[in-house]
Parts: sequence; C-alpha cells; structure tokens
Amino acid sequence: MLKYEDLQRVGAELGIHKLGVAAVDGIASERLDEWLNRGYHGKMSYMNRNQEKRLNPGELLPGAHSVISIFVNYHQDQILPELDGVISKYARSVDYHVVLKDFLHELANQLHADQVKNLSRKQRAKVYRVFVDSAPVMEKHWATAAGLGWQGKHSNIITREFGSWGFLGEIVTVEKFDQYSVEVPDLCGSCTACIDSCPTQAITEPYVVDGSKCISYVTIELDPEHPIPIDLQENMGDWIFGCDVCQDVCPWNRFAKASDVKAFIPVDDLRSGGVPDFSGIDGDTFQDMFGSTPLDRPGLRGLKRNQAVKHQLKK
Ligand code: B12
Ligand code: SF4
Ligand code: SF4
Repeated sequence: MLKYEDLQRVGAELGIHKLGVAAVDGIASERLDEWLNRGYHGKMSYMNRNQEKRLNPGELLPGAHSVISIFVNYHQDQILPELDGVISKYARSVDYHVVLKDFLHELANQLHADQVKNLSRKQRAKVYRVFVDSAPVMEKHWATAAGLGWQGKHSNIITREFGSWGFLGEIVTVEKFDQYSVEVPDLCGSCTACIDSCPTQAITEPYVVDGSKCISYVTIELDPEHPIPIDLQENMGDWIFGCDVCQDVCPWNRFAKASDVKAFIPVDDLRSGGVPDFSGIDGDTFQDMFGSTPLDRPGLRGLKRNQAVKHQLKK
C-alpha cells in the first residue's frame, strides 16, 4: 500500500508541477470507437491498434491497481527571434519524452523503494511501468481521473494553476493507495473561443477534435511522403510544426507561468537564429541543430514540406 501523502511530497520535492492518482478501472470504449469510426485518426494507424491495452492498463501491467498521472508545465515567456514559420511552443526544446521519463522514473523509484529493493530491472517492470505518450494509454482520461484538471473543449487537459501548457505522463503500478484523487469540475462554461478560432475547424463539436484536420497532425504526424491536403494548406497560416491556436486563445492560459524546468528552455539555435530556411540545410546540420527536439519526428523532409506550404501561401 502506498501513501497519497508520500506521492504529493515526493512529487513536490522533484519539482513535478501537478500529480494525482486514480484507481484502475476499464475505460468505456464508445467515445474512442466513435472517434475511430469517423476516421478522425487519419493515417495515425497506431491509434487503431492495441485497443484492449488502451482501454485497460491491466493489459499493460498485469495486476495494475493504480495510475499515477503527472502534469509538467513547459510554458516559456521569452520572445524568440524572427521565424521562418512558427513552431509550437512544446517543440522548441529537448524532447519532452526524455524529460518526463526522468521525472517518472525518479518518482516511481522513490515511491516503490521498499517494494523493489533487491529486484532486477526486469522484476521491477512487474511492479510498475512508466509511460509518456508513445504507449497505448489514454493519457487525458487518466489525468482527469487523477484530478489534475479537466478536459477542455479543445480536448487538452487544463489545470487551474498552469492552464493547458503542460505534458502528461503516467506510472501504472500494482500497488494500491490509501487515498485516491478527486476529479475537478469542467470550468469551460459557455466559452467557445477554441472552437471559434481553430483555423481548420478541426474541433467538430465541444471536446471532440478531428485529428485528420488538425494542423498539428498534418505538420507532424502525416508522413512527409504525403502532401498536405489543399484545403488544409490554405488555412495553415505560418505554422510549420504543430499548432497552438486553440490554446493561445483559451482564457485559462492568460495567467500561465514560465516553467522552471531548465530542459524546456528553447535550444540555442532557435534562441539565436530563429527558424532557418530548411531547404538550405543538410541532414547532418539538421541533426546537430534539432536532433534532440520533437522536430526530429517529421525530420528534415517533413519540415521542408511544411515550410514550402508556408512559402507558397506568401506568394
Ligand atoms: C493522437 C494524439 C494527437 C492527435 C489527435 C488529437 C486528439 N485530440 O486526440 C493530434 C496529432 C492531432 C494531436 C495534436 C496535439 N497534441 Co496530442 N496526442 C495524441 C495522443 C497520442 C493520443 C490522444 C488520443 O487518445 N486521442 C483519441 C481521442 C479519442 O481522444 P480524446 O481527444 O481524448 O477524445 C475524447 C473526447 O473527445 C471525449 N469526449 C467526447 N465527448 C465528450 C464530452 C465531454 C463533456 C467530455 C468531457 C469529453 C468528451 O471522449 C474521447 C475519448 O476519451 C496523446 C498521448 C496519449 N497517449 O494519450 C497526445 C496528447 C493528447 N497530445 C498533446 C499535445 C500537447 C498536443 C498538441 C497541443 C500539440 C501541438 N501544440 O501541436 C496538439 C493539440 C491538438 C488538439 N486540440 O487536440 C498532449 C496534451 C497535454 C494536455 N495538456 O492535455 C498529449 C497528452 C501528449 C502528452 N503526453 O503530453 N495529438
Ligand atoms: S491545434 Fe490548431 S488546428 Fe488543431 S484543433 Fe487546435 S487550433 Fe485547430
Ligand atoms: S477556450 Fe474556452 S472552451 Fe476552449 S478549452 Fe479554453 S475555456 Fe474551454
């Protein structure tokens, strides 16, 4: 049995901005099924796989009893130099998967000190597992269940303290807690700012995003071998990697605080030179400049495709 009080104490000592814990429960499949049936995943075929695991953490870790969820603020308030295209705030620094995994491993180690002492790495993996984004885990569901915040109408998790500029990560554990978190209410009220301002009308109804129409999807997830659909190109504006519009307009982000996590300070090349013209850069230079950042996902080919759309629009 783990203590809720220890979870909050260790989390605060490690500098994790928000954390909570939910008891494992199967997730109802209807909304995910509907989202997939409507084709809102586009070509993200990984969203259509491993549904048993996605809906039930017990399939990822047999005997799982609790899901600890963390929220780490990445907001930066410094203004970057003139850019040849805009890169979403979340992608200007070291890849968040690395940063969050470090937080999660440290937190999990400390919390399970008694349970895992003398255990090999393989044996530990039967006690707890950590996840950030890449595994089939419904991270927003668990963040809500762990009381970190509510799912806004743009579908991201919003916290009262930091708004929505934060990454999520989880520890799934076989341990039970002496106390579980309480969910917080939805505070969107009658606001519809995110829905009204989405450049591609990707928020088809409150809380539902058609991923295939989202600028984030076409600039990051859509394989560089595929051209961006023309109707979306016309509405991409200056975005060449990700999109922050629905979060920029959210009133809950007005009071966002700059993150104290040093790893989230933008990389030198973006701070000093801004976004380069990718057509003039070779693969090695790209790796040196941006290999440690999320820009490596679409890679140089993807960024060239995206920037070409922006250049075309300016003509
Ligand atoms: C696939 C994916 C995408 C896709 C699809 C987006 C989407 N909304 O699903 C694309 C590529 C478009 C994308 C974009 C972005 N993403 Co993304 N993405 C994911 C991923 C891998 C899975 C999300 C998922 O399961 N989608 C499937 C659908 C079914 O889930 P859903 O949106 O939660 O849908 C629910 C609601 O519609 C709800 N619902 C339906 N009706 C109603 C009614 C009410 C009243 C309520 C409350 C709910 C509700 O039911 C559905 C099922 O639960 C997660 C990581 C993870 N493993 O969870 C990151 C994740 C969600 N992404 C993240 C981020 C940061 C982004 C971007 C902000 C990046 C950017 N700046 O460009 C954008 C935001 C775009 C947006 N408005 O959603 C963060 C969000 C952090 C946060 N604070 O919430 C995550 C959690 C990654 C992480 N580890 O931090 N993403
Ligand atoms: S990230 Fe941009 S394109 Fe995607 S839903 Fe939000 S505003 Fe729309
Ligand atoms: S912009 Fe308004 S409706 Fe959208 S998530 Fe923020 S508070 Fe909710």
